Amino acid sequence: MFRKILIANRGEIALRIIWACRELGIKTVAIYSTADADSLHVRFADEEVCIGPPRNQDSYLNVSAVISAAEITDAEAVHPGYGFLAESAHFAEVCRECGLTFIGPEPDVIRKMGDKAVARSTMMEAGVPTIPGSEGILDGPEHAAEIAEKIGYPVLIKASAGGGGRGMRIANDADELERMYNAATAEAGAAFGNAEVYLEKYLKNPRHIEFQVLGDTHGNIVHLFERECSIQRRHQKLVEESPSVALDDDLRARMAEAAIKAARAVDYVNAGTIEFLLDEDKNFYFIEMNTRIQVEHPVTELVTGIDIIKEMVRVAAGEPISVTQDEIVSRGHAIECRVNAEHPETFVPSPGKITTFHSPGGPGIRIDTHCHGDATIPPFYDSMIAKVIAYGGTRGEAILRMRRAMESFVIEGIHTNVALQRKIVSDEDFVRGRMSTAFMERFLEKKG
Ligand code: MV4
Repeated sequence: MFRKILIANRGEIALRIIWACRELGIKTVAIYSTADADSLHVRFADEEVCIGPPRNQDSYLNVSAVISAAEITDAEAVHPGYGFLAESAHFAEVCRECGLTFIGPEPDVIRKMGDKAVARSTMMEAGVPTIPGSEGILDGPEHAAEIAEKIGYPVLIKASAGGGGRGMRIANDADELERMYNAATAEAGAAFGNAEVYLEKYLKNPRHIEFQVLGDTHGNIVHLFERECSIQRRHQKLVEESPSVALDDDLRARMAEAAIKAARAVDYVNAGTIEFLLDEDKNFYFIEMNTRIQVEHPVTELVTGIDIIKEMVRVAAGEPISVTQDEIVSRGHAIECRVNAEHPETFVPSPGKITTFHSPGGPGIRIDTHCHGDATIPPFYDSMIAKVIAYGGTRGEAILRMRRAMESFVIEGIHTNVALQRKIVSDEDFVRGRMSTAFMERFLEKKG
């Protein structure tokens, strides 16, 4: 096992990784920008290294600064968390060249799954269901038109380097196609420096359901069931839960089998997520694979009892996954609400000094946060400041616990979305489990 791990991240996930390392008896090194000097991840790590000024490019994304911090502290491994360098194949390669273990999958796998067109064709070849559309990238608008005629409109043109919704355009008919093709390639070229696009049939109001997977270096691959992540606004998830009310045992088993097949197709090692869309007729399709730990991993931890961060560290050290598939069971229900420092009406980020921070607790409530009553939220980073995860024996109990947690969460000094989250988990459609990726638009319209 590792003696010392550097955590190449900040905020709640850096703290979450510190807790896992402590329980494993591993020393931790925090890195921080000057904006985070007083942050809790710096306080609770065994060692800390300032790696630069606030801007991401100058600190948390600065590969040579991160690697230098690992070298001077004699760390053996790097946990990247999510965001920042977590899905940088280049960073994973540099780690390896410097004799550091990157706690994540192989660089080649990160690169392959980072290209969404390659991911799609890899899964088609492996026999994982994908949405009807192009086999690979499109040659031009005529190529797009030819496929669209075959599969029928509407179609969605997606950037190969995209994910998270950027460089995506819907074409409702042949008249719109060329314009949408050009818009998607232009946006992709400008945003990613890669104008390649592919095409899929556009699914109306799908659910977003993902499966957590874990692989080790001994050839074991397991799944940890699903998360329903349909409640999002502008591709930012707001509420996640497990299990999904949309799956019955048969559909769950078929999706789990496809998730394992997808992970096997790339000999996946470490923690990953297979993303599916589920259409209104309950057909499911692979869309993307995330090669990192995800923000919403705690809902899976609560229903399975498995500490995913610890498993990531163990697997990276060459140990087998600590459980077999037969031993992994989902019990009860977990829901996560993301608490963001943002204006409740405009959704504009609201950094600043927190003057009061009273976080809920009690039965079935887990809070993952780096915030406290005297913390300052810098303006340079993501606006997510806490995750509230409610567990219950049933979905109903988890909802009641979440509602009471959101009613007793007191954050003053900055704006937050706590009140909005309380309304979401009290919404009739939410309570009935009637949700799709269109949920938030409808919800915000209803509210007026
Ligand atoms: C789709 C889709 C409908 N049809 N693909 C959005 C981001 C990217 N990760 C995939 N996305 C979508 N792909 C087809 N063929 C609808 C979405 C989508 C979406 C997906 C997951 C979660 C939220 C979403 C919100 C809007 C659109």
